[in-house]
Amino acid sequence: MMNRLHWLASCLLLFALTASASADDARPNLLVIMADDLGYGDLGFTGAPDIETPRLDALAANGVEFTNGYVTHPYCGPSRCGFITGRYQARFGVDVNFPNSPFDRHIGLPTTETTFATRLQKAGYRTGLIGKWHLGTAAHFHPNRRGFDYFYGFLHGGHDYFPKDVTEVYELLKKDGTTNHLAGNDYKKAIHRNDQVATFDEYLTTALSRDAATFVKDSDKPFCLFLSYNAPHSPLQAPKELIEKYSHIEHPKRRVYAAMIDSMDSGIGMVVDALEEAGKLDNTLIFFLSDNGGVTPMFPWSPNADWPRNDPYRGGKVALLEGGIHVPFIAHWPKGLPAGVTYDQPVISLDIAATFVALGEGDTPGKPMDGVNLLPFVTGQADGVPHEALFWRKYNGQQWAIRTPTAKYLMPTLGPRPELYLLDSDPYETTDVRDNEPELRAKLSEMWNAWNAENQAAVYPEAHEYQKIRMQMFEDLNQRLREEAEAKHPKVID
Ligand SMILES: [Ca+2]
Repeated sequence: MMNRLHWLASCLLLFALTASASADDARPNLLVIMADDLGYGDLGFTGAPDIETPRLDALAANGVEFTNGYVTHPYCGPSRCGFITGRYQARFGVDVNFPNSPFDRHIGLPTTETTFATRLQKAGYRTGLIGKWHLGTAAHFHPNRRGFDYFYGFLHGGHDYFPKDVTEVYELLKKDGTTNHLAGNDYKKAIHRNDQVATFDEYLTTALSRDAATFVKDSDKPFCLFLSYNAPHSPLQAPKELIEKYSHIEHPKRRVYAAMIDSMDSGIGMVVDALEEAGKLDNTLIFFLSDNGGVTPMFPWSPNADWPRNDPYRGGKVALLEGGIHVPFIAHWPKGLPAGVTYDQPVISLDIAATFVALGEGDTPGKPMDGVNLLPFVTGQADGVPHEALFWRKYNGQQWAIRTPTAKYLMPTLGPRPELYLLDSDPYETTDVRDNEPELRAKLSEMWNAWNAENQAAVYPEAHEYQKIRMQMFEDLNQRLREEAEAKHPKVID
């Protein structure tokens, strides 16, 4: 009995200490919300004439809009590698998407890199990832082992949105007992809560939002949550009533896409309401951005991908033109940021990691981040600009870009030669002035080369190339095993 009383007293003491530590902890909650493949011009505050996003518009109106916000890559995996470490992903040789390959311990965000979640977890934050991961599917790449106390979502690059599509796979499994027909269909796999199979019983965007609302409400100490929507990434699926809301949109695919964004906006509203109800909104720093631009029909491999609008920018997902990497980018924090202002100097997703780590006092040992704390710049405490230049690298430098506060020099996806734009007078990249500015070109080339000299060569194959190599490996292995078995084939000697 004494032992039990002693235990109870210890628990009460621990509870009192924890509660008082939380009450005294003035560090802000940190929430970053990322959309997937969102077109720049497809939100209310970025100029969408036909899609309603009142909750995001309110965050922008009551916070800071970064009018020149960038991501580190024009598609998912590499962009997320940079974002989550605060380091250009070329630093550790990632220029491509990782395939879903759970038995390959080499294909994922290198474990020599530190996520902002790990840094904040060590500083006492409760950390969570809800939604898409896409940074490796082998066990040691799991979010729970990369700094996240809590995970609800999926490990690969996307997911179907309705539970029935996942359930139907289970029904098929029960029927024929094989997983063969699932090959390549990662989007229909079960979602997970931590390392267990979990369920969702409503439209996925809403389910993720509901889980996030619970997470922020339940956290009894400062939290850091990465709410990683797969919306509005394909497959284009949305609740019927929301699609009907957009019946005025003629393009049938854009109608569904609009409904997907609408649902995400409402979901963000659920999370903001939960923060408000819990009295936490005032001291929660919320960032919102997309991981890259919306898909575009400009490429020969996607001639029909015309449902998003990356307006007013050219290009879209995969392109190093502004439409691929220049994304909606806002911050909202009543206690710590001005409201209703814009910040026009170039910033990048890497800065979110650095800002979080600075505010959360999570500056634990790790490799140096390329991002910077944006707070002093936004509040006017710091002089100068956050970045003298921003850099991009694709396919080991086959395509590249550099952007200074005034100019951008890039090798576009389809070539054939580099293009130079004076973004201070030509923000929409309409006029290539390459031939008029040899000195500027030389200077920008030199800057890019100096940056890339510190990077690692790109060591990973692109996901589809990887799958081809893997299939060939199995073919070769089976051929060899057959030959070995046949060579040893026993014969009865009479
Ligand atoms: Ca994406």
